[in-house]
Amino acid sequence: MNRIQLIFLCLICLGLIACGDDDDTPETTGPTGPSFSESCCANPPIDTIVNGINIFVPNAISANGDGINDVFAIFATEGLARIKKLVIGSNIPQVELLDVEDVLVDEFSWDGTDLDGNLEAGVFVYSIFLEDEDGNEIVLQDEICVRTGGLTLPCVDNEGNCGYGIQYSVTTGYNPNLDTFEACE
Ligand SMILES: [Ca+2]
Repeated sequence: MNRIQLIFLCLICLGLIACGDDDDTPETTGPTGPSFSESCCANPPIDTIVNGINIFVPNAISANGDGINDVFAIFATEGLARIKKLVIGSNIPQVELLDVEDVLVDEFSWDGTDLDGNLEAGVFVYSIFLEDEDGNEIVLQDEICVRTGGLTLPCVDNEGNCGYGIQYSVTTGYNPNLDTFEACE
């Protein structure tokens, strides 16, 4: 190898090293969406009046087995006939957790488990197709945060925005100032 060939080889080596530097961007692992803490209770609960019916759908449950806010349910004043269809799942990854049809509102509840009975903290999307007593369809779509843990839950960013079933009563409706009976740290 003569001197010119050596210089040429060095230039190629330098070029390769320089090219290698272009790959110094941080490696990403998995989907880059908002974290659980950021997305839990980011949307307020549904508190609406449709066709004269006050409907409240919590945006969080605490599935820790203490009997308080353990299940997802729909709360409403008189006038709803039934749930025509209700689907809960996640978009990324695309997972279906629940798909029920033709259930009375008072008889519906979901404990946060998937189709195999497993429970994991997560923020899930739901679509609810209700029918009122006059046969009108009411569609509600939003997110539900399933929180797990012991009696004290891991705190989330939007802690004050979490609305639970225990804060609703048929006579006064949803009152965010009522005690949630939840503690976090
Ligand atoms: Ca609970």
